[in-house]
Amino acid sequence: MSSFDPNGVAVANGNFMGLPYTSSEAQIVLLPVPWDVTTSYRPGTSSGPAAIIEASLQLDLYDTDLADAWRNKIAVLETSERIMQLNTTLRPVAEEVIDYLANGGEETDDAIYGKIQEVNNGSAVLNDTVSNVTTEWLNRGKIVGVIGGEHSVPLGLIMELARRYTNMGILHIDAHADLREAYEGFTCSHASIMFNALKRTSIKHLVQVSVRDFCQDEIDLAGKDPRISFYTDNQLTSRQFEGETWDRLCDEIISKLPSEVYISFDIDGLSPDLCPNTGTPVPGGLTFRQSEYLLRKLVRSGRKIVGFDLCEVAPGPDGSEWDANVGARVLQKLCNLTTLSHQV
Ligand SMILES: [Mn+2]
Repeated sequence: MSSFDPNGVAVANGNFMGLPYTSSEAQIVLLPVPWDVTTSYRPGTSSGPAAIIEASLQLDLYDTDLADAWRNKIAVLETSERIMQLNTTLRPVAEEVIDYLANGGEETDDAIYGKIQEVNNGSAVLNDTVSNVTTEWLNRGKIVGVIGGEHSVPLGLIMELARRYTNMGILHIDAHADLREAYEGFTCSHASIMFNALKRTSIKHLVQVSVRDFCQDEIDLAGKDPRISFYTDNQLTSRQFEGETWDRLCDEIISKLPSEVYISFDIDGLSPDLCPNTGTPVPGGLTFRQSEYLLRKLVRSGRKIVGFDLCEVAPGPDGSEWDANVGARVLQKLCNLTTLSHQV
C-alpha cells in the first residue's frame, strides 16, 4: 500500500483495476458469480467476472466524479468453488432442457421434468450462497456488488439488502424486462430476476430503463403492479426525438425511486456495439454516456446506492476484450458513484 502509485502501471494482483486493498480493509467488496446455467441464447457470461477484472487493469484510476478515486477501497472476493462446479455440471443439463422444449416438448413431460428440477435446485444453492456471502460482508459494514454471470445471480444480494433497507427501490437498466414468472421451466432464470425480486422482497419500487424486448405477460405485469415504472427504449428515444432532453428524462426516472437505491445493470441495456458478445443482444439501447449521466444524476439527487450488480458481460469467443473493457468501465462508475453517494 505504501508503495502504491495511482499513476503507474496496474499490477495483475487479482483485484479490480489492480487496486492494493484487501477485502478486510475495503469499503466495497465485489463478488464474482461466474454462472450461466439458464442462459437461453448464447452462453459465455460465466467468463464475464474474470474477463472484467483482467480488462480493468487497462483503466486509469482518475475519475472526474470522485476525488482521489484510487483511494476508493474496492476488493474482489473469492469465487465460490461450489458455484463454479455447479455451473459446469448444470449447464449441459439446462441445454438438454432448452433443446427439448425448442423441439416441441412440454415442461411437464417425464423425460425432462426431473432435469428442470435439478437446475432449479442448483439455482437455490446459488441464491443461498450469494445470500450467505452477502450477509457476512454486510455485517462487516461493507457495500456489496455482484459481478455476473447471467442476470439470475444477484437475487441473494437483492433479498438481503431489501431486508435491511426498508425504503429500497431498484433501478434496472436492461434490454429485457426480466419479469417472467419462469422461463423454460427455470424458476430462477435470467429472464425472471425482477419478477423474483418483486415476489420475494418488499422493495418499494422498480424502475426499468431501456427495455426493448418483452412478452405480453411482462407488459401486463408492468401495467398491473403499481411498484413498476416501465420505460421502453422506444419511449425514451421517441421523447428525445420530439425534443425532450435526456437530462429531463433522467429527472423523471429518478423521481420514481425512493431514497435507497439498488442498481441492477444488465450490460445489454446499452447499445449492442458496446456488448456484442452478451447473451441476448438487442438493437437500440443507451449510450455509455447516457447511462453514466443517469447514475450521476441519481447520486446528485441525494439518493444512496446501497448495492449493485453488473451482469451479462461476456468476452468474445475470439478472445476479444471489448465487452469486458466496457464492463470494467461501467463497474468503475458503479463503484465510484456508490462511494460518492455515501459521502453526500
Ligand atoms: Mn437482464
